[in-house]
Amino acid sequence: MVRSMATRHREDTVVEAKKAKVKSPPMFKVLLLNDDYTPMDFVVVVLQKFFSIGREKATQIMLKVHREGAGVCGVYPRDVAATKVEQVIAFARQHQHPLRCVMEAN
Ligand code: TYC
Repeated sequence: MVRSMATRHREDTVVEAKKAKVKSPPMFKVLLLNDDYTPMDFVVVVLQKFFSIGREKATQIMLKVHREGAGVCGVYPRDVAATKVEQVIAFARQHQHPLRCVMEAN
């Protein structure tokens, strides 16, 4: 995205400043990985609780992970994605589940 900038100097002279290039931040996918032990219902709860996904959509994503091995939960700036990964892993370990959650550049 490019936004024009103009700066007013002495009297009414308008100096055109260098164009401000407003880059969106690099984005990262957060993915859940399949395993043989984490209960399906628990994965649906994780998707609802940490990714604000409704029950039906959460169930679809969980089944995709179960069948295909991995699935995207959401796409976020780096620090948000890293926090989601840590929160999901901490929550899963509290409940003694081996659920894996990773981030990757989008
Ligand atoms: N494969 C698990 C089971 O059969 C369910 C599962 C789905 C586990 C998604 C992890 O990220 C996952 N209970």
